[in-house]
Amino acid sequence: MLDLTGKNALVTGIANNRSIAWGIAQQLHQAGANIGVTYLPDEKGRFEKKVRELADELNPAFYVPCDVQNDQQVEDTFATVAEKWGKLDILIHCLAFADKEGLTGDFTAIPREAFTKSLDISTFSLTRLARSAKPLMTEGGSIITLTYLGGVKVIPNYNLMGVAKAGLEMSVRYLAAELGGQKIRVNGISAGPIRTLASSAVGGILDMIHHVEEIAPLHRTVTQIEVGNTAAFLASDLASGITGQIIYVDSGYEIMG
Ligand code: 0WD
Repeated sequence: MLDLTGKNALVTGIANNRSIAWGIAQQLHQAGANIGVTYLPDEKGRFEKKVRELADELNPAFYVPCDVQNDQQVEDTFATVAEKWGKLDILIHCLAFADKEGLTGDFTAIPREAFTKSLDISTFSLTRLARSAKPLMTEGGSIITLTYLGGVKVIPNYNLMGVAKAGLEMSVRYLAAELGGQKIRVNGISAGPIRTLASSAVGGILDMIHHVEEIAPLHRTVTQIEVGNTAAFLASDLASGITGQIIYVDSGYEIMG
């Protein structure tokens, strides 16, 4: 039985009702987990408002602003986790960023600033969050991140994000190796293309979705809820033997030649 009752889950990356993190938060909640939510702060507080309107139905224990490029905000986030819960069981890393110039055009043209910013937000942030989560995962834990096939193979226009995801997937393995001794498991979910705010920045995403519908064994794209179900499984004791893995939730697209 998939049961997350009594488990505390910190969920990053909810931007709106299309966010994969929203699908994950719903399924963790349905399985009984307590939810804490981070949001990307902006000057007018619009993101916070949107995230609160959406997530209130899950009765989150707290909402905290957390721009992963801001060390103070990361520390404050985990201070809140420590204060409210005392321990953390599940960390959902579900965020990424690349400037438009990193997601279209020639790969050789990507500016240094765009490159470093994207890898800081999309790749290093997993390690940064894991560093702060580690002392709070006193009874073991499950860290889950989101990746895409474009980190393994060349997918048109995925360009800079492909490099970021390759680094992210390798980070999963190194983190799993380090944290296994503390019974902390670290895994990635490689999701098929889903229409979201972030994916709309990738040139030709609709073509990619249509391609998946044609080629993938299941002849459809996946939903945020399907990704959420896999995250709930990976977060649960049912997955107690799984760490350092990338699990494809992509209608089987990855196996096709
Ligand atoms: O097809 C897709 N949508 C796929 C997405 C296929 C496979 C993987 N993924 C991955 C993405 O690369 C990402 O890692 O899933 C993760 C979630 O992406 P999403 O659900 O597609 O996108 P979205 O709903 O836009 O959420 C990403 C959020 C940001 O939203 P916006 O659109 O406002 O950038 O990441 C957050 C932000 O809320 N984010 C940050 N959070 C903290 N600090 C930061 C930051 N600096 N930058 C972006």
